[in-house]
Amino acid sequence: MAKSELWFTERQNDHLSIGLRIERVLHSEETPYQSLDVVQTVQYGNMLVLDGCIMTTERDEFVYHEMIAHVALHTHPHPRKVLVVGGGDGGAIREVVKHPSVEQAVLAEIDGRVIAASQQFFPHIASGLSDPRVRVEVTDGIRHVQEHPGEYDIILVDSTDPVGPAVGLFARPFYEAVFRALTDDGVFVAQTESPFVNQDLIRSVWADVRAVFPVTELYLAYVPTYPTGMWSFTLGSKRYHPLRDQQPLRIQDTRYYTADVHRAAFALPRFVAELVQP
Ligand code: SPD
Repeated sequence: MAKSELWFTERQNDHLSIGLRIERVLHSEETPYQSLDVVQTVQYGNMLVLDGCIMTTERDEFVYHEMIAHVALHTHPHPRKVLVVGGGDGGAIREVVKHPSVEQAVLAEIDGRVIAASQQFFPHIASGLSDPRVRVEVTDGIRHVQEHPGEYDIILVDSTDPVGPAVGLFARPFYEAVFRALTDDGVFVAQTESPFVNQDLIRSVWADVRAVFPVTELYLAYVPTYPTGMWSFTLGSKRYHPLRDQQPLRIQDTRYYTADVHRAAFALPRFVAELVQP
């Protein structure tokens, strides 16, 4: 008899889905905020799924986590205090604490179960959470940002997709609060989804961030398990420009991010550039 196959399918919209063959389901629960599943895939190792959407996998997580962190951290000349909103798996924090200038990194994650599941099933991704410079707060990231004016050199918004608990992280009042929570020369980056399937979102985030920050730029990275693979990040900065003020490479232990990749990430295909033209 043929061996049966188990597949995970993420339905990305009414016309598109991605399928990964899985060995087994390692964990499933309903947290107070979302459904949380961990599955072991054949191609990408363990995979974290929230509300049916792939958040991270062991084998391609480095792309996203390096690119959400190191572009901002190599735009600011001396980042000391960093906030990650969301990002409960710890991958962005792991990259942040690679920077010797960072004195404190705060993780504001609303769902403590995401942190616990990551520590159990993704110890490599969560490894940075035990760095002595890291403070983990299980709290609403929006409220944390509102309550800490002028405090952070860098704010990274490592959110889930713009549904459920993350909706407020894609809105202008949040970007205004982020602006206030930054120091006078602070830099902010948010993950802003796929230029192939989330064009309206990218346009509206761009318009909102541009209305708040004097410097606004979009950049790209390639994450195979995210819808279409092409992924965008929106950077807002009070003073420094990610290309004109790019800092010399400060860290060596990356697999995707390099000084050349930093620059190349801002070279936008024409159809993407057109999304963010004034
Ligand atoms: N559709 C995938 C969007 C996921 C963005 N955040 C991922 C969290 C990984 N730290």
